[in-house]
Amino acid sequence: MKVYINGKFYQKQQAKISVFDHGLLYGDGVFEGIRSYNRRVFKLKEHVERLFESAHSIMLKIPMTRSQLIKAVLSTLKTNRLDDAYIRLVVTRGEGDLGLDPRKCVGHATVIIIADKITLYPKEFYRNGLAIITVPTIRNIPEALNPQIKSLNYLNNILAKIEAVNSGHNEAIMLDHLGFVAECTGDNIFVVKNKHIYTPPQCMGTLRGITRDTILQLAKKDKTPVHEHVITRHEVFISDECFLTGTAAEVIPVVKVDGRVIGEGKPGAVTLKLMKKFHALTKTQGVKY
Ligand code: PXG
Repeated sequence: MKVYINGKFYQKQQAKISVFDHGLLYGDGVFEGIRSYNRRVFKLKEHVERLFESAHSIMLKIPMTRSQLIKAVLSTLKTNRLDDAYIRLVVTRGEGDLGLDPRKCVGHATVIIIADKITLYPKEFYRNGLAIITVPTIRNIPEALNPQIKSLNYLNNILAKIEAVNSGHNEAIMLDHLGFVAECTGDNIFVVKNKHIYTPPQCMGTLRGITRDTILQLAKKDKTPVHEHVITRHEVFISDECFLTGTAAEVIPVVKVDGRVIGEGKPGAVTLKLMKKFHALTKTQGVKY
């Protein structure tokens, strides 16, 4: 495997950055997770745009233009000869000293591109659905660290993941600071009730997921009514169907939440249809390499 760091490729064992990089010392940086299918990068422009937005918000200057970054992603995929891949794009504040002041990072930001394979959940969960649990750790409040910023500081989500795993679950529902359902540790959440689709609005402590947007577009195209609306746990419990979306997870059904069986306890018709449409789209859309 060859890893891109600041314009050069390194073998995996040699792909290293400084221990003084503020990405490591403080989680000071931003990232994206992107997928390619059949030599096409899905929603590449959208991911690069979100990366630049995250960077802008934390006043981190990415030392490349959007099109240079897109070229670097495509070149990393070609170099690694991957037809289907999971791409991790990381930009850190760069090398500084032991103080957190970003002005001490005198060089430029560190740009890293890793292309590999990933399967988030075992295959049987895509067929049979996940059982998930609401955890005590809430999503970051927007006034502290806005969940719209895809920063390297993922401890909030990691704590929630630990709580889920401690109780024997693969995934966690995180609430927002008001007690409404926000999202999962690395996925957005949807429920279906009476053939209407509901997902929390992006302002309520959730990341504006690119897979989430894709699913909303597919549902609208299919004339299924969609609502970006606050959701309570009760509304999840009484929903007919529930599913999660994310670049890594793709679309995965949920059949149990906090011990409550969702609908008929198996992946529902709306979920299955959207999964199918999503996979069809990934095969025909995307930037070729
Ligand atoms: N919410 C959060 C908090 C995320 O981190 C999503 C939703 C889905 O967004 P996209 O744009 O991918 O549809 C994410 C994305 C992992 C992992 O290992 C997940 C993400 C990033 C990196 C790793 O589960 N999440």
